[in-house]
Amino acid sequence: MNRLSCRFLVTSVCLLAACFGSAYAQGPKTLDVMPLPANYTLGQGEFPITGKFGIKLEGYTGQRLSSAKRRFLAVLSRETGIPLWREARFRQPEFIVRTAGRGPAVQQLGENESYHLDVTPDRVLLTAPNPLGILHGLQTFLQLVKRTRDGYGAPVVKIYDYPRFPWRGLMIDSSRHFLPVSAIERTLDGMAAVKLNVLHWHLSDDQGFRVQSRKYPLLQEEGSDGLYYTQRQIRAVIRYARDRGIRVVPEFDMPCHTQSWFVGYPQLAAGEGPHHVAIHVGVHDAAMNPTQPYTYEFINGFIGEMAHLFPDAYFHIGGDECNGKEWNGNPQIRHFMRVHHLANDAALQAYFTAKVQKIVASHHKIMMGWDEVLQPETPKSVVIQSWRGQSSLAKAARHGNRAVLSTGYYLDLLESASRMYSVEPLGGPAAKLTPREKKRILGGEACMWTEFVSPENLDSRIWPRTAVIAERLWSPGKMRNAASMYARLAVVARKLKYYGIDPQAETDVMLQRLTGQSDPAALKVLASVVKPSIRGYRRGSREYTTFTPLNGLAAAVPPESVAARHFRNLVERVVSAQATPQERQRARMRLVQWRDNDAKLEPLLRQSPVTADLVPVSKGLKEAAAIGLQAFDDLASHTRMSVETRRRDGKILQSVEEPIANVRDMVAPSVEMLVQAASARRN
Ligand code: TNX
Repeated sequence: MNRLSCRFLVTSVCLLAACFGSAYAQGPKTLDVMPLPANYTLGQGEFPITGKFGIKLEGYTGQRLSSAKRRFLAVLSRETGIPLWREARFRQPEFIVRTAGRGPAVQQLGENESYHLDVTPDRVLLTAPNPLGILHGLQTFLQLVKRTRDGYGAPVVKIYDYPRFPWRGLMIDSSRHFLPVSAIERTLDGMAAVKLNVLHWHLSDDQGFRVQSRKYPLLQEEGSDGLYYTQRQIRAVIRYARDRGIRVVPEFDMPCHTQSWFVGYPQLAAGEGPHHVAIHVGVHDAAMNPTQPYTYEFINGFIGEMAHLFPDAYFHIGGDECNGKEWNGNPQIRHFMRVHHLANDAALQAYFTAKVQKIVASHHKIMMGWDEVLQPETPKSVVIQSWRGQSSLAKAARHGNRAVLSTGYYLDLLESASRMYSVEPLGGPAAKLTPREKKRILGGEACMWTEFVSPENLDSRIWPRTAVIAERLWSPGKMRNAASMYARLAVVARKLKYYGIDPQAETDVMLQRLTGQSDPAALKVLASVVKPSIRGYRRGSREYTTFTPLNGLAAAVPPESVAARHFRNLVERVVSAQATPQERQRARMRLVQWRDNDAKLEPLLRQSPVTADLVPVSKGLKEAAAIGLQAFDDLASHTRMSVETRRRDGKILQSVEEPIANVRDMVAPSVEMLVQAASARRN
């Protein structure tokens, strides 16, 4: 082929692609699905969902699939408002689910989770080697459903999907604040919606022992405020999770974080009593006595009982944050360390962990622990959960252990979705691992520590951000576009309502309570631009106990302000002179609204001590918005801001950015960008 015809070919391919592109322009360009599937090809048209919708199970059918079908129809009914819970009886079903075989009785790590989903204008075919893939495929379909010109439907698409990592978890701390079974089950529904497959359940800590033990009943009776899960409830949750393709890995943190154990069983403790269930947050001194046979006899009896209750192959023994104070303060323990050549606390803990690992293995479980349990002698079977930095993940993998990443996925640190999205299990120090070592990285877990989380705001702390971590762990690693992530996250947030997860509704109820008004409009405006401040919620703070009410604005607002993020995007376009007139108008209107809000809100805030601390927050927003408006108008009129004004505004903005009443103004940094642009502009 000569050069000319070659160029012709390239051009016609481009032309063809352009035609195709415009034909597709009416339909969605990408799927509004999270996690995004590994492979998909969008076609043209839609599969309509009408009252005649029917779904049929073929091949292997079992209880898990029939209840999945029931739930699927219930969610689809909520998405469309069409009652679909009975199958269409008068027509051939158009949605075929074909499962090749059954899965193992207890869900395994690394089971095949893949599925094919083929949506055409007149039928849908979902196939998978086993029920897990079907569960995932059904969730994908539910996310595809949208309002169409004809009512409701799903776009024509072919999907072949499978996860990048086999361990995609959410850790929930039921100790610091007890979470009722209904909250756990709702969370499991959300996890299933975004294809997470491990609930790591942190069931004991200094602030409460939350599981019924029949063998050692004083654990829950003395070690909690009466709030714990009965074994029956635990079994029900495990069944609920299994139905949704989720494993349940229990964690009983030891030898530290164990203060609640000692109230009923003081003989376990390294320190002297009297022992109480902790009420403060932070690292406590309480530690088990690792030098006496009694401790191991007890642990053996306890793990034996729990190994039965929790069928999963993995068993988490915690192992984090031992400060060694009680070990060093106990002469008998010091003597033991000398005799056994245990040079320091870490060595004593390693001695303990090695014994516990044998106990766990004797009950046919694989031990898992936080990164402190990784020591030179740690058996290769132990799974390490990295939380103090990504380097421990790589270190574990190099050592020959499998590992799960949690650094960067701490929901309680209230970081933005984009920040969490950027955390990559195979990035950082792990990027330098050999392919064989990389295989040992099983995935990751979002962590929901509940020192400052109650059942009331649990959903707003977990959702929708956890969907982003779910995508990081499921979808191909090359998907890193934050704008696309945020666009899809908004859709997922909406979809989660059909599963009973509605963080906005939680916030609204709390704002109503703060104001005593049924429509606290002015407080909503303020609430929409602040985020809770992690500096206010200090773990070591003596100010907080498990009885401190979490009823202020900080507890009510979501971790990330959507309004502030949108405003920031607008400001970025304004200062780079890319904004359209409409966008400029929108940005300006926002500033006017924020500037004028205080006049309405301030008198209301002053009415009660529950809101009085917000007076300066509201005033800060007013000041920041006023500065923003001035800068905005200066920019528009090409007036250069004076050096003095720049300095004064800078100072005000700085003070507005400081957290007050445990919240941070998220608009001020964008106003700062406007001010910078206005003062830099040359005339
Ligand atoms: C550290 S992560 C802890 C938890 C706290 C958490 C708060 C880990 C293994 N230990 O006990 O709840 O920080 O962010």
